[in-house]
Amino acid sequence: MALLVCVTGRDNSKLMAQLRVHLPGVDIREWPEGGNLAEVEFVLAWNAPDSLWQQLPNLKVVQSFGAGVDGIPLSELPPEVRVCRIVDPALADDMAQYVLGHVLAHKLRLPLYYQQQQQQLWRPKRASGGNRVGIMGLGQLGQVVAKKMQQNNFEVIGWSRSEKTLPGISQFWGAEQLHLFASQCDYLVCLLPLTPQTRGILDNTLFQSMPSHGVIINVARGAHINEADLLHALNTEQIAAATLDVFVQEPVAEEHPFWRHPKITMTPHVAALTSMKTAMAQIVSNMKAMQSNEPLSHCVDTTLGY
Ligand code: NDP
Ligand code: OXD
Repeated sequence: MALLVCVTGRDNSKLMAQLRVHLPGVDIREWPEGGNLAEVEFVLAWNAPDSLWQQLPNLKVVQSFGAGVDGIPLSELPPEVRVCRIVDPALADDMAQYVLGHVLAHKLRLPLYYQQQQQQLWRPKRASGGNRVGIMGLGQLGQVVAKKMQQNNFEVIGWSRSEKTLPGISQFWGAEQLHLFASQCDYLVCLLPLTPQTRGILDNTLFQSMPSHGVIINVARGAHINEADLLHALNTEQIAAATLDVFVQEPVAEEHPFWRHPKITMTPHVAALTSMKTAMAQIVSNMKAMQSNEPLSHCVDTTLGY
């Protein structure tokens, strides 16, 4: 039995060293030197190549190295393979702080004043009036963001897949209520998982439903946004501005029009960063649970995709 680490695009030396400390006696390998892949039962994955998954005939558990599992081809895995993710209250607090910060920045017109400072322009304006924040996705992160916004005197509305009741939040659910929800958002925050149902959901029809002073804050995945539709919506004043933390291609290519767009604020996928300490505890616990046939933590529903 072996544990394979397939976490690409970062230096894994600390991760590998800590896994070896916390899981003594376990055969831990790092992709692409996986050895005989038929021995691998547990994979720790982040941005793993598509070609990996068919090479693992005895796979039992896939542990995502983050909160999202969209980088794992859930529908292609055998149904008995369990897929788990990181769930961390501290990550949710970081996300709430990021969203609050960016909503306030737009409300106070900071992106505009930063640009005007470069041009030595003195054009005072009152802060914008809208106070309603709509959150798409009221899961582990969305609910904490909602609470933070309420604590800071914003009105919160939410949209999710299933009907739910949360204190003080007007709730919308399902595809039929999406546009009614969007029409009421001064700020629309995307905190959905990326699934076949949510891919490209921030598109022209959604932007058309929003008020023209509406601001998009996408902290979920780049592929939730139809990029051409977003540019069109900003350029034709269908919506006012966007803060984007996630992109279809990361890092964003040099020539991408988002970089220089005056109505787009970009950050490099930093809204809520996985903590090594929390992730390590959850990876180790799930590995041990698999070995002793005990229930795993934070498994996703592979049929729903999240
Ligand atoms: P959860 O799985 O806890 O919550 C997902 C929410 O989305 C649920 O409320 C769910 O509805 C809703 N949802 C799912 N599918 C649909 C649908 N088809 N229509 C409407 N609502 C839907 O996820 P988390 O809150 O933990 O994380 C959300 C995402 O945030 C992650 O998948 C990841 O992509 C992103 N993320 C980004 C980070 C960053 O740094 N930028 C860091 C961490 C995560 P219901 O409640 O009805 O099930
Ligand atoms: C995650 C992320 O899903 O960092 O954890 O985006």
